[in-house]
Amino acid sequence: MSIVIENSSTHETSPSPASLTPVISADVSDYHRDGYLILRQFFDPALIQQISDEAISLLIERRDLIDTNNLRCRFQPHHQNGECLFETFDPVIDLSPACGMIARDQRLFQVLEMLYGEPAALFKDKLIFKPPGAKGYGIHQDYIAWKNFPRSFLTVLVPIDACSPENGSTELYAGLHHDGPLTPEDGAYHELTIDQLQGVKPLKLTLAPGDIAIFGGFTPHGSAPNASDVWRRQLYLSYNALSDGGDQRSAHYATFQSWLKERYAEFGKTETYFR
Ligand SMILES: O=C(O)CCC(=O)C(=O)O
Repeated sequence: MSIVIENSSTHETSPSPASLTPVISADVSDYHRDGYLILRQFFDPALIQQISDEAISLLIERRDLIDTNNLRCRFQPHHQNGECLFETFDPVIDLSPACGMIARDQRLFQVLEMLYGEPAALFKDKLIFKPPGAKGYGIHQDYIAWKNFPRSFLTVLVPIDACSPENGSTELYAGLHHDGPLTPEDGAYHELTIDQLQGVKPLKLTLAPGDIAIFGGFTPHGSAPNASDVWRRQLYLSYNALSDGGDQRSAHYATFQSWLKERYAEFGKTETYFR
């Protein structure tokens, strides 16, 4: 089934400029078959520039938040020298109004409603900076078997900088989502083995600011280190189908932060807090 979204339809963030693709066709059956969908020129690059500006301001003006004990922040080692690099704010929409506008964009919600066959609810929002040198992610599925974690979880990846394999873009493994979780449903985070990828080759995303990629919670993905000298900043906005738990963003963050606190404590890190 093909869907067509008129750019002139309701758009809470900013009017769609004439320069954007006038009609966006998204093939819902392809999304369900492959476990991902790419929409080119979905957002106005001027809006993405606003996010870029806010992301820079956050790094300069909110140094107070960037702390290894702050559960909002994630760090990654430099892939060569091990230096600890700040990598992510999770959540981010309470810090950045522009990120919040994108997360609640009405055209985006229309696409999600077509994919789900029902309205979507925002579940999670993070801004991954992935500075030069930052190590990537092992291959995993985002679904984690916590009580009430929605099986309808999906993520909208919004690049702020152009991304490609050179700066460690996200790599998706198509068609492996049909069997649900590929690792034990024990509430722990698991990475996938080569065998579990069944010979599927990764699609290494190449996206420009304004493009988006949408992938499901069972779609295996990961990323290589950022071996370039440029940032790879991306928003990861995650949603659930409304009938699959309703609006549970606050409940998710409460669960996520107490889970993180326990994991850190296991490594002797007991001074953690959220701010
Ligand atoms: O940064 C990436 O490309 C992947 C991030 C990711 O998989 C995650 O945050 O779960």
